[in-house]
Amino acid sequence: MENVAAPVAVEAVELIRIHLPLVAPFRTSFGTETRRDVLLVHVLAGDTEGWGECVAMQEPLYSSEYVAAAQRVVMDHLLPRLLAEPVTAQQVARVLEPVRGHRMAKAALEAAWLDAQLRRENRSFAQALGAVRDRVPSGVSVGIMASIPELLDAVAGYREQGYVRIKLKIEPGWDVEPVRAVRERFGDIPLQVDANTAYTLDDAQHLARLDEFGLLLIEQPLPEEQVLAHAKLARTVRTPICLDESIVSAVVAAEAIEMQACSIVNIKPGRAGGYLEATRIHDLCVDRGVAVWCGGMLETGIGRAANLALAALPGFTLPGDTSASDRYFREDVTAPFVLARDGTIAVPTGAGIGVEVRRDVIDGLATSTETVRPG
Ligand code: NPG
Repeated sequence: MENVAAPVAVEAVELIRIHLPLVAPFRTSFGTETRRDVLLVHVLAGDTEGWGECVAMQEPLYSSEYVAAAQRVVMDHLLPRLLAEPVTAQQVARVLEPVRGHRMAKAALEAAWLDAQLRRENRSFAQALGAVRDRVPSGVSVGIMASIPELLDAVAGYREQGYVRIKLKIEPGWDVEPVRAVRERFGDIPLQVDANTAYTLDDAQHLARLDEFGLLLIEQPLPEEQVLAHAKLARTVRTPICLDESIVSAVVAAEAIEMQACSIVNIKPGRAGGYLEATRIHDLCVDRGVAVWCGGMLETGIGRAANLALAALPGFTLPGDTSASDRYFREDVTAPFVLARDGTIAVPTGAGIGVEVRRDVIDGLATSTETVRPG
């Protein structure tokens, strides 16, 4: 994205925490989510405004970041830097660089600045990021269930709705048998698994038992710091290894690819510090011939809208976790994203994130609001 924009002249930043119930509990190897506790960033800047969503969860179980800490670091360390003088969205990451880590918090701010800037320019996220499609095929992530029959029912429901690929969450004790059962029942559907770091390299032979099921990929089997161990694992299992938690930047992605730790990358803007770094990871992967897909973090419509734009870039050749809003929420904070019968979702075309933000719904769900002004 070229840096020709004028800085965003911010008058106020609202930090709004909302509680949004999930339609059903979502269980992974790191815990069970029953509702989202989301930090929304709302930038007010004269004739424009911008929205960003922080993907940090309520507890530090998926990543070390968590929502209350994200809010604190935004208040105490990020906003004071960002409001010192007007900056463009492209300058946000550089201004925040002295603060280490906290990528999800930084990503939410950059997204809000980018949304404000693009609304002002009447350009969409899709245009700005370089999207080449107006619809993206959608996959769905299926949590760990109490039993295999329950899992098969859930998968059948998603297949009926039209999801083009199924991802099963796995952990030790819930891997080979559920995958076998889904393969037996649904045949040759696009199927992949996600371990969220639940295994060790000692499990290599066990994970190789998944090879017989022709999975698209196995996602993040080992702890996030263990990139080299993934390279070793990739020499034992035939199923392609995809990294998620490990890929926190384009530099890490480049090293992981060079080490042959993964042949596929899940791109999550929040995990990588923002949509601009996410596009750099995309560009790098395209350059190295590595397929990418867009991950999800149970985003509300605000984050989901921007993810759909990202998922429309040319290198996103695998269906992502960009499911429809009703997969997670009965009522969303934006107009809902709907899955078409062909399993695709439309990429928003309006200015900025391109979807109507329902302030009345947000206010109804808000548990706290803080307003910060420059100076
Ligand atoms: O569709 O938004 C979605 C969820 C997809 O499984 C999904 N996300 O590990 O990728 C993941 C997982 C996740 C859920 C991560 C919650 C963090 C929190």
